[in-house]
Amino acid sequence: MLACWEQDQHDFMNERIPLFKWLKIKPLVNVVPSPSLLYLAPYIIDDGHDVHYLEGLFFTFENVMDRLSALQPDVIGVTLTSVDWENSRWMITEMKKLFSDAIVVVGGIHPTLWQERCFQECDGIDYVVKGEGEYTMRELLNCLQKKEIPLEVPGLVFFHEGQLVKTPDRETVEDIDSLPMPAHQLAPPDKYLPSPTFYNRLPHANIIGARGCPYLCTFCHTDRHVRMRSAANIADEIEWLVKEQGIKDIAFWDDTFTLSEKRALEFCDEILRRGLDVDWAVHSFHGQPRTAGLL
Ligand code: B12
Ligand code: SF4
Repeated sequence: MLACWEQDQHDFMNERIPLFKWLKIKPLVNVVPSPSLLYLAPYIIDDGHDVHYLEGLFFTFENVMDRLSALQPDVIGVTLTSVDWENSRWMITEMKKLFSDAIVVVGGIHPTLWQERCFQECDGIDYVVKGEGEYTMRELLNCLQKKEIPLEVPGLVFFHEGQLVKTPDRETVEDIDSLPMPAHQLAPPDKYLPSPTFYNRLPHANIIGARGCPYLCTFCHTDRHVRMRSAANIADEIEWLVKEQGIKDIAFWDDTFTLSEKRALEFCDEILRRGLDVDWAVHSFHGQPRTAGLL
C-alpha cells in the first residue's frame, strides 16, 4: 500500500509558490491525514505487509511517482471522493502506466456510490472496495498474496474473465470499539497543518468517534446507520496521541458528535479524570441544543 511522509509541507509550499518564499511566510494549508486510509493499515500491518502512507496532496505528480519508484509497491490503495474524481482518475491511469504490475485498489465514498463508473471512466483500477474497508482490504491482500481470485471476499467489485463481478456487500462493523486504533504513526501529526478554523494548538490530530448519521439532509451522503465508539475507547486513543505524539488538539470528524448526550458527558468525564491537557472540537447538529450547551 501507500506512502511515507518525509517532506515538511511548508518547505514544499515555499518551493512551489515563489511568492511565499519571497515573503518568507508559512502558508496555511488545510491538509490533515486521511482516517479512511489510516483505519485500513493496522490489520494489514499485523498480517506482515509493509505499509506506507503517501500524502498525495503535498506532492507534485512527479514527486508521487518518484516515491512510488522507491517503494516499488505490489498494491496501491487510493481513497476517493467525488470532488477529487477527475484528478484522481487521471492520476491512477498515469500511475498504472508506470507501475503496470502494481494492483490498484480504490475505496471511499465515490467508488462505493459509483462502482461501475469507476471502471468505465478509469483504466487503471483493478478492485473497487464497497463500503467499509478494514476487513475487505485485509482479506483481499491475503488472497492476492496466495495468488487466488477473491471471489469469496465480500465487498469487492472487479473484472474476472471479462465479466464484472460484484461479491455480496460486506456487513458493516457493528462494534466499532473492536476496530484497532487508526495507524496515526504512519502520518506523523506534527507534519500537518489543518485549516486555522480547525485548531487552537499544534500538533493536532483527527478522531473518528462514530460512523453514520441518522438525519436525512438531502445534499449529504453519509451512512444512515449510526455506530458509536464508547467514551472510554475514544479517550484511550486520545491518551495515546497525547502521550506518544505530543498532541495538544483534537478535531472530531463524527457527523454529529452530540447525538448521544450520555456519551458526550461520559467523554468529558473521561478527559477530566485522565487529566489530559488537550483541546477538542466537534461537529454538532441543532437537534441537540442541550448537549451542545453543556459542551
Ligand atoms: C473527514 C472528512 C473530511 C476532511 C478530510 C480529511 C482527510 N484527509 O481525509 C476534510 C475536512 C479535509 C474534508 C473536506 C471535504 N469533504 Co469531507 N468528509 C469527511 C468526513 C466527515 C469523514 C471521512 C472519514 O474519514 N470517515 C471515517 C473513515 C474511517 O470512513 P470512510 O472515509 O468511509 O472510509 C472507510 C471506507 O469508505 C473505506 N475506504 C475509504 N477509502 C478507502 C481506500 C481503500 C484503498 C480501501 C480498500 C477502502 C477505503 O474503508 C474505510 C474504513 O472502513 C466525511 C463524512 C463521513 N462521515 O464519512 C466527509 C465527506 C467525505 N466529505 C465530503 C465533501 C463533499 C467534502 C468537501 C468537498 C467539502 C467542501 N465543500 O470543501 C471537501 C473535499 C475533500 C476532498 N478533496 O476530497 C463528502 C463527500 C461526498 C462525495 N460523494 O464525494 C462526505 C461524504 C460528506 C457528506 N456526508 O456528504 N472532508
Ligand atoms: S446532520 Fe450533517 S451528517 Fe447528518 S445528514 Fe445532515 S448534513 Fe449529513
